[in-house]
Amino acid sequence: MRIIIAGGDGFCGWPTALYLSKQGHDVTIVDNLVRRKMDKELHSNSVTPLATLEERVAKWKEITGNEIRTFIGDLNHYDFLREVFRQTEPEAFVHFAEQRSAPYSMIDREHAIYTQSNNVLGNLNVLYAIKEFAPECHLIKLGTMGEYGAPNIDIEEGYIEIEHNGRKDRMPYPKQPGSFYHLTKVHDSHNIMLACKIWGIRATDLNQGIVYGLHTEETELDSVLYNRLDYDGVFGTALNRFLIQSAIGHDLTVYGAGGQTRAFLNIKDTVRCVEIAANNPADKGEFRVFNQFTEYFSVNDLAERTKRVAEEMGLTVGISHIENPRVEAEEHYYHAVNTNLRALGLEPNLLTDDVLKEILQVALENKDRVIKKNVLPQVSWRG
Ligand code: NAD
Ligand code: USQ
Repeated sequence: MRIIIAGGDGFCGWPTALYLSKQGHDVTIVDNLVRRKMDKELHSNSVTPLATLEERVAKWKEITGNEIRTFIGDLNHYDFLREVFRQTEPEAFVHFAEQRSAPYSMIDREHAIYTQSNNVLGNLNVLYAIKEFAPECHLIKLGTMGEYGAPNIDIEEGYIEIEHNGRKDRMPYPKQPGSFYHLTKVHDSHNIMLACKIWGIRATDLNQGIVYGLHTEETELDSVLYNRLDYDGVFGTALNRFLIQSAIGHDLTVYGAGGQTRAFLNIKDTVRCVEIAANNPADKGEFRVFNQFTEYFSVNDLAERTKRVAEEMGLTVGISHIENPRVEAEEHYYHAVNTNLRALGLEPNLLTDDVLKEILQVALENKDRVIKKNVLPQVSWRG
């Protein structure tokens, strides 16, 4: 299949590009490299050293003989996107290319505006490009479990049947996101739903939980292929952050009470879920939603598991409940359905102690790269 991976230089996109290339697909990466520029803006870095995208694809070709084409440019530049579609004639478009940090979107007005325009308008350009240049192309769009928030009822996969005043309908599940970033995913979902309805586009919205880990079989083949591993208070996410904090002897930063429960999955399952979606395309005009996660944990669960495993490896780890920089419920009900991907064959890589140890080992090997002043959160939701 001819597959475009937009955001293919990023944390989820790079391992996905390699995995799909290994499966024999004709893979093209589109990326404007803005995530690397954000590291400069934030004076931060990945725990693992990153080769350039050029070096990465050259190494992949050397090891496997497979070519991954690259287009460096912005989804918001429609002339560029048109040219990408003309040259690649994609059968699937995997869309990872968005600003994905909730704290980054909450820094100030400029960052909120950037996040919303980059994400919402970029996605709208992709919808127009599919309509105009590749109407059969399957859009596989990365959404987020955070679109739903933490309602006091079970979370369904995209839709819920509602009975009101004696009548029933299947409606989009109510959305209660908690940041201007998470809101972009809601806006994207609505735009995609309309495009499917009016133009007959086929789309799958993958409402992904928080991704942990960094390596897949492919990224491990050579250090030039290594994936990024974020730890700072802006781009680092819960479990990965805790593992890196334990590697450098920093207390684990539980925000507030720590009862916040979120859905998680291993990066190895991210790549597989995208493959499953690509191999089972949505019908023409169908807007399909999959909840892409394998387990859920509270922040406290993750901190305690990290502490136990790190101590087994001889480290000393403390847990601090610091003031929550976000506005969010710290104790709440959480139950979400995730049957669609399982039904199509996903076999989850669950969070075992060995998995935690593997990630911690990478963090330990690279711990001198961590810039300590970036570890504590500096962005407040309250402004
Ligand atoms: P990332 O920041 O590492 O990668 C995103 C990539 O997209 C970067 O390489 C960036 O340069 C590129 N990009 C951003 N805007 C672009 C634009 N306008 N044009 C071209 N390229 C652009 O993020 P990630 O962690 O790989 O996340 C990928 C996607 O998955 C995002 O949409 C994110 O919202 C979603 N997601 C991520 C997680 C997670 O835990 N990392 C969880 C759920 C959903
Ligand atoms: N948290 C802590 N301590 C930390 C970091 C986070 O307690 O050091 C808490 C946060 O307050 C929050 C939870 O952990 O309650 C998750 O925060 P996070 O930074 O790990 O994840 P989040 O901001 O939700 O965003 C990440 C990705 C985003 C993706 C989302 C999936 O950056 O791209 O959309 O996970 S989900 O959470 O399902 O919406």
